[in-house]
Amino acid sequence: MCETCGCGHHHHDDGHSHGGMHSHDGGLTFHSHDDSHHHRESSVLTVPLKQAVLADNNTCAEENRTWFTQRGITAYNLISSPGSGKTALLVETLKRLKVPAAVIVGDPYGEYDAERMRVTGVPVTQIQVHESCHLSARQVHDVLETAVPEGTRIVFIENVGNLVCPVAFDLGECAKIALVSTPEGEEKPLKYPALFAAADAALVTKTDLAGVLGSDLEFLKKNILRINPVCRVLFLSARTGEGMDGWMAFLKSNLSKEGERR
Ligand SMILES: Nc1nc2c(ncn2[C@@H]2O[C@H](COP(=O)(O)OP(=O)(O)OP(=O)(O)O)[C@@H](O)[C@H]2O)c(=O)[nH]1
Ligand SMILES: [Mg+2]
Repeated sequence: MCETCGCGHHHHDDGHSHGGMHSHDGGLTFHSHDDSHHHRESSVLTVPLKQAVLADNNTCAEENRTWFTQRGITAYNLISSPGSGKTALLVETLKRLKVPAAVIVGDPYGEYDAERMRVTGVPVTQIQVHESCHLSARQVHDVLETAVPEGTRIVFIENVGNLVCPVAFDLGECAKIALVSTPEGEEKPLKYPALFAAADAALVTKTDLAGVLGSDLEFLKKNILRINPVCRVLFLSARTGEGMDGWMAFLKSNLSKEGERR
C-alpha cells in the first residue's frame, strides 16, 4: 500500500530496525529519517522518487499554511490509529465549540465519518483516499475553497487512521494532534515515536475504559513525554465528556487573534 502512495521510505523490508530513537545517557532522542543514505533501499531509483514526492508535498503544504494564516484560521491535523476516537472526539468538540469551524476528513472509502459529524451542523468535507494511507497536502488544497466557508476560525483535518505515513505528509496545519486510546497500550508512543515527536499535543482518549482495561495512564503519559518533553498531554473521554473542558480550553487558547478582528 505504501509503495502506491510513495511513502514507503518509512517502511524497511530488510528486517533490521534502524533510525528512530537512540539512547544517550539513559535519555531518548528522536532522529528523523532524513539520514536515509544510511539505509539499504531495494532500488536506487525509489529514494529520489520518494524525496520528490515529499518535496512536492511540502511545497503545497506551505501554500495551504499561507491560505490558513491569511484568513486567521487555526488548522489541526488529527493523527492516530484507526478507531482511536478521532471522529467521536470531533463530534463532541463541534457540539461544544463556540466559534465557526469546518472539518476535512480522510478515509479510504465512504462518507461514514462525514455523516456522523454533519449531525452537528458544521460543514464536513470527506476525502476518499482509496488505497493510500494518508492525506496529502494536494488533496486538502483541492477542497479548501469549498470546504472552508468565510469566517471559519478552526479547521479540523481528520487524517486517515494510520500511525506512520500521515506524519511524513505536512498538510499545512498549525499543529499536529496525536490521539492514543487507552486500549492501544502504554507503549504506543515508544513504538511509534515519529508521531509523538511531531505532535504539539497528545490526547489520551477513551479514559472511561481505563478502569476495566487496567490501563496505567501515568505510564502512558511518561512515555509520551519521553519522546517529546514539550508535548501537551490531555486525557479525555468523548463518551462521558470527562476532560473535554481541558481540550476546549486548549482550542480556545490557540485561536488566532487575526481571525478575531474579522
Ligand atoms: N468507550 C468509548 N468509546 C469510544 C470513545 N471514543 C470513541 N469510541 C468508540 O470507538 C470506536 C471508534 O471511534 P471513531 O471515532 O470512529 O474512531 P476514529 O479514530 O475516527 O476511527 P477511523 O476514522 O476509522 O480512523 C467507535 O465505536 C466509538 O464509539 C470514548 O471516549 N469512549
Ligand atoms: Mg474517523
